[in-house]
Amino acid sequence: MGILRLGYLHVRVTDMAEARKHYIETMGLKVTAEEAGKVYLKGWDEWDHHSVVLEEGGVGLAKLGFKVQSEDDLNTYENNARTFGATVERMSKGEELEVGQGIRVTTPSGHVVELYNEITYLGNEVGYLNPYPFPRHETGISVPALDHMLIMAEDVALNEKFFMDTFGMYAVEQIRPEIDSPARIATWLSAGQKNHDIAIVSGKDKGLHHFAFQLEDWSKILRAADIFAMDDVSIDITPTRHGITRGTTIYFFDPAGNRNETYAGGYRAYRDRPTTIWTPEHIGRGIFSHSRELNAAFTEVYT
Ligand code: M3P
Ligand code: FE
Repeated sequence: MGILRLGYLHVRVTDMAEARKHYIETMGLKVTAEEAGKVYLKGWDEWDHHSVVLEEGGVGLAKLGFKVQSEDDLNTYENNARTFGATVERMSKGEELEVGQGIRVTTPSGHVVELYNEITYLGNEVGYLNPYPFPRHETGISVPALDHMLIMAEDVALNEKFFMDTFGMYAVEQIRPEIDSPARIATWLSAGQKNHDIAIVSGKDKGLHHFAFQLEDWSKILRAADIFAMDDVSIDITPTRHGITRGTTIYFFDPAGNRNETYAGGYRAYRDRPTTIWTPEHIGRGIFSHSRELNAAFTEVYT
């Protein structure tokens, strides 16, 4: 039945001690495993073994993984990727820690995407039996889960087509140079009812603009910004709302310079909805609903 969600991503960090401080103490992620130069993390409301993996050395995205429902899905996506003309290989069990066999596909933009249907189940922190709404003892902003990510591509239209044709995603919102243009400045793609699992914006191939963590609501966004001030986190964009997806947001940087986002709200999406289209004269309001201004640092700085 297809892609379940963005399961994990590996991000490079220059200094592991500083990165641990940020992702564990400020973000509140939990360590689930450690290897030489790697730390595996998950949010309190995630059931699977890990969602974010820190890799010591450099900066930027190493790879990402989508969890699919069945082994049949792996075969389907492998065939689709070959039909598209993408590089695809089989991934054996254990190549990704605690993950079963899968496939590894390189997108036209050069991003490495792994698909898998088995990963060690750890359970979330409140359990499934008569649970409380959140864990009693929280650390930092206590993010429940990874939400979505945004990658850069030189040819957004081609990569949008790749994610749609190969992985069966649909476009929820797009920025087009003109209403009827087949070209894309940016696209927000969903595999299910999230308003986006992955977005693609025009920029350098292999680039990572940000990855976002879920927060429950706007009050948690405000509290997160307060905690970032206490922990001296470099805030890029203070709490505001996106016109695109209507989500509330903060952008900030980890100590290595990778951009993170906290994201709350936004609407639920459906496969049978029309794609929302934004045209260039309204991009400012599309990205930042209140300031209605896009600053160059936001679009031009990424890892
Ligand atoms: C989001 C979002 C850019 C837009 C970003 C939008 C980089 O992060 O979650 O909708 O132009
Ligand atoms: Fe985002």
